[in-house]
This record gives sequence, structure tokens and C-alpha cells, in this order.
Amino acid sequence: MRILILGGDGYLGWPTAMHLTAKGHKVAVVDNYLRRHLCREEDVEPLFDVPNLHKRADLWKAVSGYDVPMFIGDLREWDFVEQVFKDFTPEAIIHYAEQPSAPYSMLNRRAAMLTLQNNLDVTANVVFAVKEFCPGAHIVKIGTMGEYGTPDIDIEEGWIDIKHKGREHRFLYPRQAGSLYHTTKVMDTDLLWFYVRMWGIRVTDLMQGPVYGLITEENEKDERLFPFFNYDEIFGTVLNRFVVQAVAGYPLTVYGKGGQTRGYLNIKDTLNCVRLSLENPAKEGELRIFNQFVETFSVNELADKVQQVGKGLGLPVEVKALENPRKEAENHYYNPSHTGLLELGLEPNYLTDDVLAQMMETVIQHKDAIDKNAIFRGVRWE
Ligand code: UPG
Repeated sequence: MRILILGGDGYLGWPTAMHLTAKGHKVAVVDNYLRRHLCREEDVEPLFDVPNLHKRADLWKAVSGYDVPMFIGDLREWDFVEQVFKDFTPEAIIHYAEQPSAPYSMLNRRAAMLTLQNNLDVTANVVFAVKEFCPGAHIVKIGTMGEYGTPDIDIEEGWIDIKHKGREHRFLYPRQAGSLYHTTKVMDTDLLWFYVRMWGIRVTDLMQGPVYGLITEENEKDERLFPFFNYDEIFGTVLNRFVVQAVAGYPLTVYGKGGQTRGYLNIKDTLNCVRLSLENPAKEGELRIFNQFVETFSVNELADKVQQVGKGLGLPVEVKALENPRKEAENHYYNPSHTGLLELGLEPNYLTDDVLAQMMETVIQHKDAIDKNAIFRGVRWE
């Protein structure tokens, strides 16, 4: 399949490019280095130096023999979008090209506007490009479990049947996101659903939970192919942060009561979920939604696991509850369903002690590169 990866330089984008080429697909990547640029601006660099996309593609070619052609540019600009889609004519598009951080979106007005404009403009341009240059192509969009928030009832997989005054109708499951970033994902879903109804495009929206990890089948023998590994407050996801904190001797930053529960997955599972969605596409005129995670944990449970495994490696890990800089429920009901991807054949990689220990051992080798000042600055939601 000819697959175009938008946001192909990112934490998930580059590992996806390697994975799909290794599985026999023809892949091209697009990126404008927004993530790198924002990390530099906020002085929160990832743990490992990451070569630019040209160098990553050369490295991957030398290791695997596969080509990954690339387009460097901004998908908010229609001329660039036109050039990319005309040149590559994809059969499927993976859309990761968004500002991905909730704390970044809450920093200030400028960051909020960048998040809104970037995320919505790119999503709209993708829809217009598919209609004009490759009708029938399948859009696989990364959404977030954060679109649903934490309602006091079970979370369904995208849709809910509502009975009202004796009649029944199927609607998108109610969404109530907890940051502006997560809200842009809700808006993306609405935009896609609108054009599914109007133009019959085919879309899979993957409601993903926080991802952890850095090792995949494709990069395990060569660290130069590792993804961005952010551990800072803005771009790092919670478990990646806790692992780095454990190694740095920095008390684990549990926000508030720590009962915040989310659905988590290993980066290896992200790659498999995306590939399974591509290889079993949505139908024309369908918005298919999967909840993309494999197990749920509270923040306290994650901190306990990191503490236990850290102790086993001789790390004296402390946990410190901080006043929560976010506005979110700290004790809540959480029971989201997640059967769709399992039915497509996903074989989950669970968070075992061995998996955590392997992450910690990798980070220990780069302990000197950890910048403790980036770990917590207190970006408040207010
Ligand atoms: N949390 C802490 N301490 C920390 C960091 C986070 O307690 O040091 C809590 C946080 O308050 C939240 C939970 O951990 O309740 C998860 O936070 P985080 O891992 O930062 O996830 P999100 O803010 O939900 O965002 C990540 C990705 C985003 C993706 C989303 C999927 O950044 O791109 O859409 O996970 O849920």
C-alpha cells in the first residue's frame, strides 16, 4: 500500500515509517519540524539527539534497504499540500501532524492559537486533498482518549445509542475534553464526521491513550533510530517522565491525589494498531472509531510500579505528590471499552516489570543527558 505519513518526524511518526516499510508498504513522510522547533523554543530537548529526517532516512536505508522519501514543509499551506499529494498519490494517509501536547496548548494565548490553527487547518487540508487528489484513500487519524474526558458512565468505542422519548438514534459518544489540545481533537473528529456524511470519505479515528516506551522491533539494534524521548513537563507523557525521574533521582511527580486513570499502551502497540487499521480499512462513508490502549492505570499505580522496578535496579525512587497544575478529576470512575483493535488481531504488549526495567536500563545509559530543570516548571491550566 502507498502510505503517506503526516508528522513523520514525530515520536510516533518516524517509528511508524520504519515499521510500515519493514512490513512491505511504500511510505513517504511529511513534516515541518514543528515539534523540534517548539522543544527548542521552550528549552525542553528530548533525551537523545535525534538526527534530521534526511539523516534518519539514510540511516534506515543503510540498515534495512528501504527508502523513505520525504517532503519538508507546512501542511497548512495549500500549495505544499497539493505538491505532496500530486507527487505521492497515497492510498492511505496517517495523520499525526498536530501540536500534540496538552500543557503546551495551555501555556499562553499564542500557544493556544498555534494549537487550534495548526491542528484544525491541517485536518481540513487533509480532507480537501483526499477529495481532490486521491478520492477513496483511507484517512487514519490519531485522536485521543482525552476526547471523552472522564464521565461517570462506561465509555463506548466512539458511538452510543441514545433512547429519547420512545425513539432511538446512534450518536458520537459525548466528548468533554480537559485541555485545549484535547479539544482540538474533538473538533477534528467533528470535521471528519461532517465530511464523511457530506462526501463519503473513509476515516478511522484512533482514540489513543498516553503512549510509553522507545524501543521497537525496527530500532532495537540501533539507538540512532530511536524516536524523540521527551521527559519534560510539556512534551513528555507521564510514564516516560517517571522512568527518567527515577533514573535522575528526582521524586516522581504525581499530580494531586494521583487517582487520575487513563488507558496506556506501549509504542510497539501504537505501530501495530495503526498498521492493522490500514490493512483493514474503513468503508467509504464510514467514520470508524477504535479506542487505542491496552490497559488502564492510575497515576499512583504507575508510580508504584516505577518505584518497585527502580528498587530492583538499585535506584532509591521517591514519590512526591504535587499540587495538580491541571484541572482534572483526581478520583473518578473509568471503564472504557476497547475491543475493536483486539478483534482486528492486536496482540498487546503489556507493562510488565521486564518492560519497565528495559526502559530504565536504556535511560540509565543516558543519565548524564537528563536536564533536571526541564522536569517540572508548573504549567497551570488557569
Ligand atoms: N500526570 C502526573 N504527573 C506528571 C505528568 C502527568 O500525575 O508528571 C498525570 C496527568 O495529570 C494526567 C495523566 O498523568 O492525569 C496523563 O498525563 P499525560 O501522560 O501527560 O497525558 P495527556 O496529557 O493525556 O497527553 C498524552 C499525549 C497526547 C495524547 C494523550 C492521550 O501527550 O498527545 O493525546 O496522552 O491520552
